[in-house]
Amino acid sequence: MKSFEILKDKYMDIHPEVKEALDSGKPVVALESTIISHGMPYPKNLETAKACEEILRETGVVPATTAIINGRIKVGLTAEELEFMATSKDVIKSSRRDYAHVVANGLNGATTVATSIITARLAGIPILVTGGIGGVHRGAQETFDISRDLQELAGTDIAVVCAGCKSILDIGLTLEYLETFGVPVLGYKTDEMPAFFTQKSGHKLDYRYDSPEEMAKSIRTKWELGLEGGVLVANPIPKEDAMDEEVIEKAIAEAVEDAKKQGIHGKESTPFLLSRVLEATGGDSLESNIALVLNNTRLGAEIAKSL
Ligand code: PSU
Ligand code: MN
Repeated sequence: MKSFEILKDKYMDIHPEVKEALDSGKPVVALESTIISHGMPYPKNLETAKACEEILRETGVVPATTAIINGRIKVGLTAEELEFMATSKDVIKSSRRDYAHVVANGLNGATTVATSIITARLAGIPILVTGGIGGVHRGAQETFDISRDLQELAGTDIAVVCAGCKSILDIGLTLEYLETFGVPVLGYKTDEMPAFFTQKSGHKLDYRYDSPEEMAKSIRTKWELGLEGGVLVANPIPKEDAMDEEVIEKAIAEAVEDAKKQGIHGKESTPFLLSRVLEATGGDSLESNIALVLNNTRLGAEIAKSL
């Protein structure tokens, strides 16, 4: 990391508010931007991004939304930059393999969980909030489609707060993968891995925590023991915002089928499945999506304060 310290100014713009907080030890939470540029339609994407930042500020935490704009790595966005990420069609979904290309060529990139983790670590932020993390796709035995998010999480000292992963993925295989790479999955007030739109997936979690302080202690202990790598915090969607399990499962199964028929693969896969599910469920899934992101932000703020 030492070499990057020297090169930081060459590549990265840390928003003054974020820089001040990092320098003075105030809590900062990183937020991803693929959910803004590729995960939700305008204007709900912008409203949600703003609402997340607002929640953090109200609780005394500084928001640091990450992105790449004109080749500059951004940690903390201005209002104009946030609007740009929410409206521009000229933004590349950027995971690890895209990151240097986008920076080197002065392009615009939305950071996935994987590259938000990279960016947060480069800036020295130990916690990231997202909606749902990428994972092992259904049928990955054949397609090898496993999100880079998992490897990045496994290899970086960071806590990622999510509402589980959508069952566009294979949740069981995702948990197996995380186990192999030694990533603890901590359930917040739950004994089960949540399934994004719904509270339960049927997959048991080993560790349940009922307070953000205890979670922070567990995360800190891991790092103090020299057990490098991330921790996944699984925070179920509030009951009143959850979707009907049958409705959502049907929409997902159809989306997965469509993707197969149309030969959708690679980085297009997740955005395709997400937009198909959204179409099939009308606005309902979007409202659920927004609610769970805000809910994750509230929990992330509390953990950040204790970290
Ligand atoms: N899951 C969601 N909404 C999203 C994503 C995942 O419910 O917007 C985004 C996140 O940015 C995640 C990325 O990091 O998709 C994973 O993409 P892929 O499967 O191509 O790695
Ligand atoms: Mn993939």
